[in-house]
Amino acid sequence: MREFLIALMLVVAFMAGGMAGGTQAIAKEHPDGASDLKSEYVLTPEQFEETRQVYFDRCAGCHGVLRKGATGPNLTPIKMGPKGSKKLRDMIWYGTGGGMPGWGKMGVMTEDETDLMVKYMMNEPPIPPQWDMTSVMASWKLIIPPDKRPTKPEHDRDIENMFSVVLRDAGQVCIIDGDTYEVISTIDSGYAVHITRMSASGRYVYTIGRDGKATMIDLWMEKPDTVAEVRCALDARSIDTSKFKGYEDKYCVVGGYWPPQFVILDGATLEPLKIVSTLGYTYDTEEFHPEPRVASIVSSHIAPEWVLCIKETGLVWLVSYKDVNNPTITMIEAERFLHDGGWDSTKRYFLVAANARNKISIIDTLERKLVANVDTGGIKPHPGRGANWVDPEFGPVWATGHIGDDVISLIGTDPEGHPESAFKMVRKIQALSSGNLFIKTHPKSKWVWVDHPLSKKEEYRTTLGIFDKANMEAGIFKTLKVADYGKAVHLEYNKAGDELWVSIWGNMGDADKGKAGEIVIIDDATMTIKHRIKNLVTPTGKFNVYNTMHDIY
Ligand code: DHE
Repeated sequence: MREFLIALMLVVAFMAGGMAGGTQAIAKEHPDGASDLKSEYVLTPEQFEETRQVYFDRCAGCHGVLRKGATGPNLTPIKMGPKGSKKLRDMIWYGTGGGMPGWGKMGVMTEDETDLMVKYMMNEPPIPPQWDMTSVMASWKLIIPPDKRPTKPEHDRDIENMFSVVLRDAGQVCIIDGDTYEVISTIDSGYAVHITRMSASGRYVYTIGRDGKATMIDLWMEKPDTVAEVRCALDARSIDTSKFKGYEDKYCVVGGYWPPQFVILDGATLEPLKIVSTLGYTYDTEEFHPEPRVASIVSSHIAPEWVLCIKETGLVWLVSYKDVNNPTITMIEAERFLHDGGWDSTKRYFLVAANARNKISIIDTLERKLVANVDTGGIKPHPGRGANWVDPEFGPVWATGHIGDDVISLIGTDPEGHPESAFKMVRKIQALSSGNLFIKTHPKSKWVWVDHPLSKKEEYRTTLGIFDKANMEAGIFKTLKVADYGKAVHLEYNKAGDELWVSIWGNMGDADKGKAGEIVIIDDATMTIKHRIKNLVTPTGKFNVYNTMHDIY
């Protein structure tokens, strides 16, 4: 009965507030009821709950809900105890050279929050509840059924040049007309919404919140709005759609962080169809991992399948959606801990960062095997989806920047034309700063653009580095300062490939000063700012419909 009540409390708490849940009593108790938590680390239930939420918001993404480590190291009490409070506090406050932000120094965590986090680290992590098909199904809302939706676009805007923009801290996305820069609609989505992807036809935008809530927006509506939503997990980061010929707009898949699972949904209604756990064994040591999270997902153009990166086990799963109730899964051993990645220019090879191991794993989705694990020569590669262009010497290349290093690494991707350099690192270029998250170019552009939102130098957080594709060896061609507040993060081209959009991620609390955020639009040819879409609340990722549908980056 006690277990049942605890489980019930946890589910209720999770449902109430994103990832809310867990109690300290559970955290520190041994099965026999004894506790070995030193009195200096005891937190009141309120402090425990507050700190658990801070941990979820700031730390869980890199270290895992169970704190077993992934992009960041293992933070369980057995590892943290020997460090002692002072060292731990300094790491949280000042950050580390390996890419951990200085939460205190950056003004994100207060002195009190930092002290509480030190104590929280000495407590056992609470185990969150599960979220099975009954819960997923109960959360499903079909707001506008397909037969009640428009039969043709209700406007004459160019849907393919619309942008779906994540308004992160508002838990919203907005749809912007890329031709007129008009914000057409602002729509509630999941908590700290993370990314959006498009249906193969481009009609629908799918969003995923950190609370696992997926929403579906119809761009044919005069004022695009949500037509369906469903909560697929309690913590999630990825979503994609079926893009293979004959399956366009048919299915959608959501990857869960917690519980570690993925859910296949009907593409037109978001009705949940299939749930699959990703629990399993690490690819190398074959140890059981209790939290193998689904990181990036891409949709194959050459087979009816998705490529799912299972972070902690280091496996890339090719999941067929030919028969969704009986999905076949090919598990490819790659590297730990898989994070973000994208296609090469032919969309045959998928390149994904195993960022804690400083590697890029390359998967051949035609031959269905690992081609190589390439050492990038930098700390914590973070490509977003990466950038593709043709290097004058090495032919087609794909590139990534790094969180923990000021270098850009270029990998050859043309085994036919340039076999000598294929799937090897061909250039390592000096960047402006570490703290890079995203890199972008467009087939029509001469330039490669790089952001540095996590730079240790405040100045660089709003400065973009621009490189000449034809002469990367020369290093930075130019820098462009795009704002005097916040962080310049995530780059995206318009459909024509002649404008680059960058978000200025400010503070929600600074909305009255006009500093909650904006989008800066840069003329790609002249590298000058041509427009600002102001007064957006904390914009981060933004996705042009055409470029996202066709995986152009
Ligand atoms: Fe992301 C992509 C996970 C923090 C903005 N982020 C991804 C992907 C994963 C991921 C697994 C790949 C999705 C895919 O392609 O299917 N992100 C995580 C985290 O675990 C992490 C490190 C910490 C967390 O708690 O979430 C994290 N991410 C952030 C941010 O702080 C960013 C900068 C701002 C925000 O909105 O939260 C951020 N992540 C993004 C963006 C993408 C992304 C914009 C998509 C890039 C693209 O061009 O496809």
